Amino acid sequence: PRFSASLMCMDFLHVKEQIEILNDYVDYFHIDIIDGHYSKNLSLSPDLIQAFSKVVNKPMDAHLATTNPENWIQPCAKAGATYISPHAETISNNAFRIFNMIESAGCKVGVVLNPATPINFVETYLGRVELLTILTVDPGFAGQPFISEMLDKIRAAAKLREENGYTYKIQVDGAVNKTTFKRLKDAGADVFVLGSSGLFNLDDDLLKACSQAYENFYEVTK
Ligand code: S6P
Ligand code: MG
Repeated sequence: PRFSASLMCMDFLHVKEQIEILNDYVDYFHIDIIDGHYSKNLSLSPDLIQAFSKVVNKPMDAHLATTNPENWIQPCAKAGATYISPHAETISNNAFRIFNMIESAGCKVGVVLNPATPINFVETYLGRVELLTILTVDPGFAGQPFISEMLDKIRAAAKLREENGYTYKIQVDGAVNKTTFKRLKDAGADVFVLGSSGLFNLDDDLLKACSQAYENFYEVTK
């Protein structure tokens, strides 16, 4: 398995120290770009990606929970994102144009599915995708309950990959924690986005929270 840390859940009074700790524990950094319109919240930004880029030593994935993803591709790419992941629901009239934009900006193509969006909505272009994120909560907020109907979607994504020889990684985002690790892994998830419930809320001391998160994962999945 691979792990990603959802930085909107970190303690903003200690950004640099926390990233330095996370550098040794996670494989990716997950950056929620929420525009207050697509989802009724505000979170991180291209300027913050730029600041993080001075400290992070793992790829950053920009999760664009925004209505007009095309506005954020260049800024996120320039700031140092490796993956750019718009919502599938926001790109149905220009999906291939958006993928070309992401690649021309030097980044890798990701796509995110809301819980209510079925996997067949993205079937035509899965061959273009490197990181497929299945949201297991509605987008916008940390601390929401896990939506267990998503397990079938993860299984379907893994099956489609197998049948078609696709290469995308299946990432899960939302309430990824001790109570859900096993079901997510068994369903076929490859990348686990750790947010408040899976990491940052486990201990005030982030080093302890990281080892606790790993212990939890290996305890329930062994
Ligand atoms: C939700 C966002 C996620 C959250 C994550 C928080 O809009 O896309 O990346 O940061 O879900 O973790 P948790 O454990 O509180 O759900
Ligand atoms: Mg996210």
